Amino acid sequence: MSTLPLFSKIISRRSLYLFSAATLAGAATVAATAATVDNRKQYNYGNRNQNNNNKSGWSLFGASSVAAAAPIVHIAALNKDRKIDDYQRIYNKIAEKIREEDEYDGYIGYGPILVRLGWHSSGTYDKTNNSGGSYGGTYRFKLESSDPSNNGLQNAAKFLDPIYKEFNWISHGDLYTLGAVCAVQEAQGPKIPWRPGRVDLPETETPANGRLPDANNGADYVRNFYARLRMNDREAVALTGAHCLGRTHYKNSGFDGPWGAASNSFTNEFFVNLLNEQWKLEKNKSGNYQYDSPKGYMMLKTDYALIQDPSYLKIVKEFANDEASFFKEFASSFQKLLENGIDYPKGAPQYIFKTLDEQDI
Ligand code: FMI
Repeated sequence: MSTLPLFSKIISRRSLYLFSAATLAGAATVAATAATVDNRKQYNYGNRNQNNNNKSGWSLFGASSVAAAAPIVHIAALNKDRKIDDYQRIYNKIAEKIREEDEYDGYIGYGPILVRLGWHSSGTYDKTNNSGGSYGGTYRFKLESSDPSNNGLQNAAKFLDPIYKEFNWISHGDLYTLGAVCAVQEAQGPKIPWRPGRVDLPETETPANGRLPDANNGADYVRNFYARLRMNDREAVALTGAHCLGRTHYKNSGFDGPWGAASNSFTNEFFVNLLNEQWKLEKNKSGNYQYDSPKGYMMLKTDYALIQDPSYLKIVKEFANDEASFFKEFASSFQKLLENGIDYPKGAPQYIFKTLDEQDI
């Protein structure tokens, strides 16, 4: 008789996380039945930590051979006690703090780095086994935050810290993604529909370092990377357009300079500049290559690749000429990025938040 569990289920204060063994349960078949209680959760964590270091998912008995082959299922936890108003309150807190602390980074403010945090905490997703992504909020562990790709993001995490403490019922994954949605919208970007339900997973679920892309690459690499996130060319180009926000910093990435003039406004300027500036590939003071323009703007190699590849170029031209089209594609791609790998039960609520301006705050 097999001793392998079909699945283990944990419902905690914030969450439901469900792990299913593929060999037994089939592709991603999920059955939600009775929940275990919190002391069972402790048992599971302890057991896993002692016996099972694989990063594929939890196993009730720490059966690593099964866990390694299993797909990971991340089910959004619906908290019936929380409604849109609860999340709008958190949105407003973040938005007000962005306004108040506007001197950050030479008056760019915290908006861009919050968008980068939302993206980096989601960009670890791997479609091949459904691991990584925003669901587990694993950026909160040093194991993930110390990935060199995440240099500088501690400022965004520190910014959100008091908000996490005040609203201690929200999961880290929900907070990181809500922060990014808020930052895009408050920078006059498109409305990004957002759904709650991410669950804090233990440190053992932290994806390995090195899953985020490297900027020193061309179009084939970019296409290949975004395929791992289930993104097509149009989605990849739209997402890169977020480089209208913020800037690069030597101390974080070894690159220097902004992509354009309006670093805290969400616009299609990235695409306009990509097409219209006179770019020159130069070695910067950190020894890295970047494209520089006479106006003092910069492009990473991965940005510039979008005008070197004919398929990407067509989309860049479209977005440069039609901001509404960019906004539409960005909104759907960004939501998809932030939700990659999460199963939302039927009837799961989706929220569209009001900006502070719309609320006359
Ligand atoms: Fe970007 N980014 N980005 N970025 N990003 C930034 C800053 C930055 C890369 C590299 C890169 C996306 C994709 C990718 C976003 C948003 C998004 C920096 C400078 C680098 C080197 C960091 C620093 O502080 O020096 C790539 C090439 C590799 C990871 C890449 O694929 C995507 C998809 C998004 C969101 C949709 C933002 C807003 C910033 C500005 C951060 C700031 O602090 O100003």
